[in-house]
Amino acid sequence: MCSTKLICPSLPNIPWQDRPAGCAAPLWRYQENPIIGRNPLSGVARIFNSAVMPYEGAFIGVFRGEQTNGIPYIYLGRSRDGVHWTFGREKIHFVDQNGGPAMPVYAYDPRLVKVEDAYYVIWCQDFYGASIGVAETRDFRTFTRIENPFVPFNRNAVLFPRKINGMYTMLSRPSDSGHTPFGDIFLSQSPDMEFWGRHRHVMGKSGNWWENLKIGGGAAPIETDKGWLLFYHGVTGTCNGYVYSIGGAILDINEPSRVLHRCNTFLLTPEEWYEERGFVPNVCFPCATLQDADTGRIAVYYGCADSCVGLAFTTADDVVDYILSHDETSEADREIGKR
Ligand code: BMA
Repeated sequence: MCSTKLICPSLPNIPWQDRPAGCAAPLWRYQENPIIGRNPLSGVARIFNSAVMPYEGAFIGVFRGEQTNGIPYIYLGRSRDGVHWTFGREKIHFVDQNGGPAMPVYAYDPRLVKVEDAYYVIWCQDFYGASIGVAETRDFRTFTRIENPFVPFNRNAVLFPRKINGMYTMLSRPSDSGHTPFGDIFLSQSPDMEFWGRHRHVMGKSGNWWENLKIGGGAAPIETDKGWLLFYHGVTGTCNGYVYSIGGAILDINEPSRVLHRCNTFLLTPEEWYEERGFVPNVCFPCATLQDADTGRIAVYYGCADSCVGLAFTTADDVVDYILSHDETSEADREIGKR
């Protein structure tokens, strides 16, 4: 057994349920899942693949809301307990750096990460094809878009919660514009959140069948004394379509394109009705975590079947111990990823 320290603030009000008796899995589901049901607000058919953060003693989040015309946008949500959410009726209105309107054509799979004093929303949008959108907010009233960080095609951008070696650091998954049948996680750095470079390969699909098609970043990496703990998604293809599971890896703290440990099994895979059945069946898609330094508790927010939001729990010790005891890295994982 290991004893892993989370390097993050205390969060005594983190949503939590103890591991059910007899459960040996590295992640266990909240018993009241899904936490957000269908038709959560007028004009929105489904909320899923969404990200949350602690804010002013409660919780705030950015939510992928699939409108009734099928087009996804991002909605702001607030919660006292991290479980029951209320949403703004209007989608988030983004402005450009001059304050003029700058709504994306569509916006999906948002992540929300605080670096120093600013909150960043990162999502997938149309920029002549699927690409990454970024906006900064300091008050959750004004959301100012920053120029698109990358050329198309790209998705699943996830920002690290602090600068590394003085640079903002982002994971992303270059791809194509469709239901991409390939994809590795890369890392890029920026001095200012606008100009990105020093691109490195982090990790690709593995020989393990649950993630043998493609992978993509999930929640913002969690800083621990063992390295950056990353929850990501791994995809396999079946005769009836893709299956998305949650995987786990630990990245080097100063050189995070090096994978130190990678779990050769999924941490959570579609099993419950709300994961197996929905708009797109068999999808568990992590986008955020909450964590508490004092107890090591971690709450994982994940999209279920492109239809609703689920919550699962683990502790730093449980999940790191599980990853270390199922550790399988390749040479491409371990190298710095610069060729
Ligand atoms: C991916 C993304 C996700 C979605 C998943 C399964 O390509 O578009 O938003 O959850 O497919 O449909």
